[in-house]
Amino acid sequence: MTLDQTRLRIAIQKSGRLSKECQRMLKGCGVKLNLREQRLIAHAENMPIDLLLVRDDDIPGLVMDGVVDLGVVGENVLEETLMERQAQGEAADYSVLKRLDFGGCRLSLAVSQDADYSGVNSLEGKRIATSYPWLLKRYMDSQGVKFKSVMLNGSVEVAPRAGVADAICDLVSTGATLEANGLVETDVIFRSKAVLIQSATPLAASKQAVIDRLLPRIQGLQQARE
Ligand code: PRT
Ligand code: ZN
Repeated sequence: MTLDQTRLRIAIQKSGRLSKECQRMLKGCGVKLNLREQRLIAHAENMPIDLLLVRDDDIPGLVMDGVVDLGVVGENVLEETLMERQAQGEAADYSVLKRLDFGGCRLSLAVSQDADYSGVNSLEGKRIATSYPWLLKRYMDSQGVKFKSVMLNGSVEVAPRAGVADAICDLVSTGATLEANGLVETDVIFRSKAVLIQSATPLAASKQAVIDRLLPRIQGLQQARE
């Protein structure tokens, strides 16, 4: 199955915290989807739209490389990818079409409940486990605090207990995960929501017309939920 160049290509998370909300949003916009398990591409039945169902981490790159026209992704992943790509001299252009009303979370520093913490300076020279090394470094640089990054793509919250790190920098929504792991949130370093982003590659008028139909509908859905 190949991608039809005349159809608007939108990358969304295949499964995870953003996927249900994305599908609900598209359905609310009147896009009829035929989503089957294990498929990379889903074609809308009633509009010239193809969906690419991928890992959320791949979405910013697909948009920045112009492989897809639009993507829905958390600002945390977007900003982290942006900094990483800029550092590597890779294409990093995109525009934000809309900040969405789901996927809200914060990237925070947290330490063990019995740690001696009196502000971010307490982390000087310490090891901090995270999946967001660039966002963490930007914050710590802004605070003038030197630290050692411990890169973990999962189970970040167990790192202090495992003796792998002194603190963590991870996403938080309710705080239940931190509490269950004997950690306390100390500093919020980034606030995030899902965003709809567009590739910087110029679009054919027919694709632009589809976007012009979708955007007011998304706006309407958000207003109805307010
Ligand atoms: O497989 P794939 O790579 O696509 O998914 P993923 O596992 O990397 O991402 P996923 O589905 O967990 O999250 C997708 C996006 O949802 C994130 O990038 C954020 O933008 C957003 N989001 C919103 C969250 C959370 N809330 C959230 N709470 N992402 C992760 N969490 C995790 C957090 O890492 C921690 O483990 O949930 C736990 C904390 O939750 P609380 O409620 O206990 O505080
Ligand atoms: Zn991911």
